[in-house]
Amino acid sequence: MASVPKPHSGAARQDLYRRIEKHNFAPLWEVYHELIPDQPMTPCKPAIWKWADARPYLMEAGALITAKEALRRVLVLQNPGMRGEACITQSLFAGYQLILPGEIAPSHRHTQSALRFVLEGSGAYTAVDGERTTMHPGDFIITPSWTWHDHGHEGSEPVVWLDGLDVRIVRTFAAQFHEPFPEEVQPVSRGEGASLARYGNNLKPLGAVAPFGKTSPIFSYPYGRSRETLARLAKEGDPDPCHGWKMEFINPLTGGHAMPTIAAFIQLIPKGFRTQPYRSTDGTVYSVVEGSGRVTVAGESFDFGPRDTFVAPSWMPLSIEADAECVLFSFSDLPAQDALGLWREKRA
Ligand code: 1HN
Repeated sequence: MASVPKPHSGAARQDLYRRIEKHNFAPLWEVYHELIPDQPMTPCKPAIWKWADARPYLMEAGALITAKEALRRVLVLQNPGMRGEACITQSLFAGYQLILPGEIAPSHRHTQSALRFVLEGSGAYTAVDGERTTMHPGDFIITPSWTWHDHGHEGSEPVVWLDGLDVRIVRTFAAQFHEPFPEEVQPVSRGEGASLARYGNNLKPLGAVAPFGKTSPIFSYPYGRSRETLARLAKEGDPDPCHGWKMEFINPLTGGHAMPTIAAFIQLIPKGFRTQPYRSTDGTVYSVVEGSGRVTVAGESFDFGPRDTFVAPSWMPLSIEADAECVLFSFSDLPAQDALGLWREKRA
């Protein structure tokens, strides 16, 4: 008759594990709490990447390898808790991409979605499915999944932007595809600004079919418009205790997230304001656009200034203190979690 087993010696258990392993079995009970923790568990750490450290290394890389040879000349922002894994949060890639005057980063497409947030310099362009957009600091630019894209530079100063990609999300599903375009540069088929004119003025063409599927049909959100909105908002009412004035970049055809896997935000925190601690399950990458202050993530504090990047991993409380009026760009995997019914947040 079967009965409740008596606690057994470790040696007998180890012996069982050794034998079943040969048949591709393993005991769940040895890893249960690691698989199903009581609350979010991640090797990612809070961290900051100082622009003053990054810029000289980028310029050094610029002298050592061309954009063409590198395909993309990017310094990866490695989370110090996940070195070697090319990620800044558990799900997202971030890097600084440099393009020099006269260079071309050759055309290709992949199923990974990308965003660009311009940090320094003007005159470079990125082309998406036949349309170019000139990059200016503070512009938020999208490369939708499986669209041809190349970058070029006809200006006179180095241009650097922050890349954000859903590489690890796509890898989780083993749904990666990549294809080079047959030529270095794709042909231009629409004038600059065509997408913004069609979809970016609270109007849409009759019978409009989403040109990029689940991704916003606007692929460049110029900083001037975002900044003006924040300035105007800050004259009305009170800032949110956790966020200041925070806005999400949307897909104008749906009112939802601009990308299916990554959400992007721009926020203003007034001078002297200290945000209440806030946590959410979407580990979030912040790029400082204007101002300076201090961020505290899970008890660790970092001073920040323009073009610094910092990260708040999943579920770690974040609070920001603005010494001067601050504008912060940020992005996270919120839409992916939202689609799967996983996203949670908590205010202090
Ligand atoms: C990529 O294709 C680009 O197209 C940038 O500019 C960064 C990081 C990882 C994988 C692919 C680009 C990337 C990337």
